[in-house]
Amino acid sequence: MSTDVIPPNITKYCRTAWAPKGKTAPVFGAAEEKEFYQNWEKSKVAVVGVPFDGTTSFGHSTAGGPYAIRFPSAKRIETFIPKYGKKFYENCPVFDLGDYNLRRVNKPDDKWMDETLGPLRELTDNIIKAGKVPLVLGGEHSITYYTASAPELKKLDPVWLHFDAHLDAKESYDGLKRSHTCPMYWLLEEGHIKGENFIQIGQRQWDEHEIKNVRRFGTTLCEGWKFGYEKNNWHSLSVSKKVHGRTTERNVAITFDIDAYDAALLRCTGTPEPWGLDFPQVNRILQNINPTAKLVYFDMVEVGHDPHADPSFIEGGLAAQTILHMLCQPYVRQIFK
Ligand SMILES: [Mn+2]
Repeated sequence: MSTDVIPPNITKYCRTAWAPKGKTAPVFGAAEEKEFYQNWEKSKVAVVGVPFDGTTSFGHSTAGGPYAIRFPSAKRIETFIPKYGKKFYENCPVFDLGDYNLRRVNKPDDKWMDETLGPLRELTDNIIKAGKVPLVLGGEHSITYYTASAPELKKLDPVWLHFDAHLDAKESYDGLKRSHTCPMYWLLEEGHIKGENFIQIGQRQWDEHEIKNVRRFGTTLCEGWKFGYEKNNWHSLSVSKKVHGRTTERNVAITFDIDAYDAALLRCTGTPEPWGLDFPQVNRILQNINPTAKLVYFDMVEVGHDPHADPSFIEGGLAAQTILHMLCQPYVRQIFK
């Protein structure tokens, strides 16, 4: 791997990706062909892991999330995607930068979060300035507060798709404003994202304040339980149609909490919920983002790694497949234009 061409204002925030003791960290979406393997100049998407787990309420395995996604993507899943009849990297080569350089902490407070995760803004900015799309592997959802408030990303004024079982719109939780249950509240309240540009998909649990908050911000909410009840794809088709129209000739940013998926499909994530989406429903929506749109940001968060609960990487594999199928879409090709 030649690292000389990667701008130092990117590499200074990164380090070798975490792997369990005695194992080497796999490279996300490792391509067979040299030309497409860790080739910075050719790549259009820059992958960075943020193995952060500090405020999650239940379960503590998201620090291993980036590893849980990388491992099956590199070792088990084909780069050839049968549904589209091509290797994902023929549509869009990726470069795995490793993990964000994170300090370890037992019990973080807001100040620690801002100091330690704040530089994710500069990293996001610098990846965009280098002409690449940031693809962030979490780590808990609190990291999105930092990446999504990056000035370069704001300038692109994207339509946001927020896949999640939760609204993540509490003002604070456990005394923390930077909790993983709060990022959307602060992104909308501080004006980093406009409510009219924020489409929430899959939510099915919230408190009375959160729903008032998102109504006040004017987000579009596509509730989760309707996917659980859908017959003949009626709800996912109607959401897809809405997404298709709203993303016409727009930049698109996606923040994907793995718990948007139904609890039955998950093994490690901290707050799984029933009545969630399945893979065809998610893929239908991602496939229906307008071909004239352009991807500018993607994160996959709250994925967990637990070798006892999930020795076969079922959860990480689901996350990896979601990303690889997304990378085959026409709005990802738009990055090249
Ligand atoms: Mn979330």
